[in-house]
Amino acid sequence: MAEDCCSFQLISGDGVLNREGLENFSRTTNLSQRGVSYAVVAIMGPQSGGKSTLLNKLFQTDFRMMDAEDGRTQTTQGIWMAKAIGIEPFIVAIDVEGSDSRERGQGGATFEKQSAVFALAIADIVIINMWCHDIGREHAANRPLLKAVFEAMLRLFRLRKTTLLFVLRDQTKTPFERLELSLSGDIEKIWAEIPKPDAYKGTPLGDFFKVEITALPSYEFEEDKFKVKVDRLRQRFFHSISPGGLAGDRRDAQPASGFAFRAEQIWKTIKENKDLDLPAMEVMVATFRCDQIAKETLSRLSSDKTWLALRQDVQARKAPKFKKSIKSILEKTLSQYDMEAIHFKESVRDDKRKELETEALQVLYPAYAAMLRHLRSRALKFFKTRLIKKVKRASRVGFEASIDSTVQYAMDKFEKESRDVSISKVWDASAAKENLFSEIETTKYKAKNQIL
Ligand SMILES: Nc1nc2c(ncn2[C@@H]2O[C@H](COP(=O)(O)OP(=O)(O)OP(=O)(O)O)[C@@H](O)[C@H]2O)c(=O)[nH]1
Ligand SMILES: [Mg+2]
Repeated sequence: MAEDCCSFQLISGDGVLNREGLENFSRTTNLSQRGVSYAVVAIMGPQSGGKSTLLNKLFQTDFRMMDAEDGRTQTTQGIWMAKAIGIEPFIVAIDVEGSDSRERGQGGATFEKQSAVFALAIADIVIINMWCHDIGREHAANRPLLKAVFEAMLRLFRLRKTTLLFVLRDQTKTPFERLELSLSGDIEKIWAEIPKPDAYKGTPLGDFFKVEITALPSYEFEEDKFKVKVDRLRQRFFHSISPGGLAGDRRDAQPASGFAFRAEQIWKTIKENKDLDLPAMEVMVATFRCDQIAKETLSRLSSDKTWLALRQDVQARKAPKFKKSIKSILEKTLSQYDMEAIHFKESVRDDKRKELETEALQVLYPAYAAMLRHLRSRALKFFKTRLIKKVKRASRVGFEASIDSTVQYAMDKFEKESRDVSISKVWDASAAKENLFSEIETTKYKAKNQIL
C-alpha cells in the first residue's frame, strides 16, 4: 500500500481520549499542514450494521470489522479514526461505536449521545448507516439515533450545515424513490417533533443539514454489485469540499493544525456535560494555536542563519545595508507566522501577530544597539578630528561659536544615521544620543581648557 491509513482508537469505550495517538496521527499524515483543505467524515448507525465494512470499502481504511463467523456482537468500541487512502483533499474518517448496543445495556445511551454530539461537532459529513428494511418502521433503531443527531446539532450554537448522508444497506426490491420519499418524510417528522430552543423554533431542517440519501446492495449476498456502487459512492468523496461537493455547503471550516486540540477540547466539554459553544471554542483553539505558532516562529528566528550572521557581523563592525537586512529578517519571521496562522480567526491572529512583532524586535534589538555603538563612536571620532583642527587655528574670538556648530553637526549626523538603522518606533536612539552628547561636551570642555 502506497499510503498508510493507520487507524487508531481515538476515544476508548470508557470515554478516554487518546491524545498522543491523535497528535501522532496529525503529524504522520501531515494533516496539520492542510490548512482548511480537508474534510471529516463520521459514520453512525445501529450495531453490526456494516459501518466499519463500508468505511473500509469506501476509504481503503483498516477499521476492525466483525468476523461473520462470530455472530453479531459488538466490534467497534469507542471512536476510531483513520486517513482515507487515495482521496483528495484529505479525509479524516471516523468510525463510531454502533448505537443500540446490546453489550452496553441501559448505560449505553450516554455514550451514544456523547458520540453523536462529538460527530456532529467535528464532522463535515455524517454517514447515517441503516438497514433498508427499517425505513418507515416506527420502532426501528434509527429513530432514537436521528433524534440524538438532531438534538446534538441544536447543542452546538451554530448552523454548521453538516451533510447527512443516509446510506441504506441491503437494498430491497422497493423502488429507491419510494424509500427516499418515506425516509425524507420520517426525517422531517422527527425534526418537527424534537423540542427546540426559542432561537431555532421554526428553523427548517435544511438550515442545519444538507440531506443526501443513497442505497447499497447487500455486501454479503450481492458482493459484486455492492462493489460497483461503493466505488461510485467513493467518487463522491473526491473534491468533497468544493462547491457542489458532498460537503460543499459546510460553514466556518477550521484549520487542520488546530484539529487535534479542537477534538480534545470538544470531547472534554462533552464529557463534562457542559454546553458545547462552538464559536467560543474556536476562539479558544485559535488563541492556543496562534500562540504556539508564534512561539515556534520566534524560536526559529533565534536560530536563523541569516540573523546569526548579521548579529555576529555587527558586533565587530558597522554592517553595510544593516536596515535592509534586519528588516527582511523581521518580515520573513512575520510572514512565516502569517502563513501558518492564516485560517484562524482574524482578530485572534492579528493580536498575536502584534505580540510576536514586539518579541521579535526584542530578539533583534542587540544588533541595533551594537549599530548605535558604532555610530556613536564614529560621531565622537568625527567631532574630535574637527575639534583638533579648530584648536590648532584657535583664537578666542569666534571659537565658542565655531565649536558649537561642530557639535551640532556631529549630533545631526548621528541622529540621521541612527534613524537610518532603526526599523521600529520602539527602537529609539535617544539614550545613545544623550550619551554621545555628554561625551562630546566632555571632550569640548577639555579642549577649551587647553586654549584658555
Ligand atoms: N447483510 C449485510 N451484512 C453486512 C454488510 N456489510 C457488512 N456486513 C456484515 O455485517 C457484520 C458486521 O460488520 P461490521 O462492519 O463490523 O459492522 P459495524 O456496524 O461496524 O459493527 P459494530 O462496530 O459492532 O457496530 C460483518 O459480518 C459484515 O460482514 C451488508 O451490506 N449487508
Ligand atoms: Mg464497527
